[in-house]
Amino acid sequence: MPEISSDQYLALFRDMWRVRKFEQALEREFKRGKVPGMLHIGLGQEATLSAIAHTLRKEDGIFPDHRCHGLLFLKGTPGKQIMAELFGRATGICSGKGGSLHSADASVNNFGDNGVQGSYMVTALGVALGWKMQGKNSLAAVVVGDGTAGRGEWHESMNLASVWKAPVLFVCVNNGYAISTSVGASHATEDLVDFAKAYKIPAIQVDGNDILAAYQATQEAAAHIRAGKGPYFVEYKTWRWQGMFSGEFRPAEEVKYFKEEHEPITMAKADLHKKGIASLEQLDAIEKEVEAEIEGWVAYAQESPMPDPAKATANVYVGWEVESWQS
Ligand SMILES: Cc1ncc(C[n+]2csc(CCOP(=O)(O)OP(=O)(O)O)c2C)c(N)n1
Ligand SMILES: [Mg+2]
Repeated sequence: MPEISSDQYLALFRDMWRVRKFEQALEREFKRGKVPGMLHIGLGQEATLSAIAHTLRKEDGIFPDHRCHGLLFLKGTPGKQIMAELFGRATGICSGKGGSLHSADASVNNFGDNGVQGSYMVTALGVALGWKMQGKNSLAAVVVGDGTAGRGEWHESMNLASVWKAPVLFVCVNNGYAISTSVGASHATEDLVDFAKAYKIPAIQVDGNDILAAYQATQEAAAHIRAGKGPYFVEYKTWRWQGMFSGEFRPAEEVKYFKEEHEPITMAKADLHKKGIASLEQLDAIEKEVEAEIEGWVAYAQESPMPDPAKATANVYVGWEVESWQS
């Protein structure tokens, strides 16, 4: 297992808090009507995003899914621009036109999500293959949920990634449910690593609520890919606090286990303290610092101007501005 320094462990911990506080602030503002459109919150999955972010390099690409807001800023886009994007403001990273599902940032190789589950797996494969053909040592990380395993693109992209030894890091956030359908009710296996193994892709399944396990598995996967050995699949077993929509049923014992007994930040905090890396007071101070940082982003977004309607079609289609479709 790769070694991890105390500083690195604390950085992983801080970034879990940054994801948590971002999502909580976002949910609060959504309920206040400040965040337009659809919103999928990833509370409870913070360790997975922190592990991915701390493994990727700037030159690596990300293909995030609908619960990856945290990954967008952990990849390097200023957080206030991500928050402003979600508020639909002109200062957002896509000038307020992308929102939650379509925030992309070419400067940090964030290729953005889209509304069609799994489709971006094929895009990630194409980008990864292109980089390989160009002799670059970058990898393309694509984040998918368990529900996406039912899509054709999942199987098509894994098959060809394996054949072409393309540098794709498949990261599956298996939170147990797609909308309200459990994994076992919709897939031939509850262990989605089985699918990757069928395509001869090395695959590892880890506890996605254990930040060290998640980080170390992701590191091993990236090392394999960077050594030119082809794709790798990491399955994080985790759980999202929210249902797909409010009022959704969740078994009480699951809620208790994942929110109280096996909650990623609480577990990391106890471990950091037990190992003598930081005192409980120091760890609590991190939470407060992060909270202030995120609330600063919220204030920035709230104070930012709305987009100019005259620019609605700018940067949407190449060479196809308002004038051309009116004529
Ligand atoms: C092709 C396609 N079918 C259906 C949807 C609607 N949809 C959005 S999220 C989702 C569930 C996805 O489940 P999962 O992949 O497990 O991710 P989770 O929401 O649990 O994070 C569905 C069915 C979609 N976006 N695209
Ligand atoms: Mg799911």
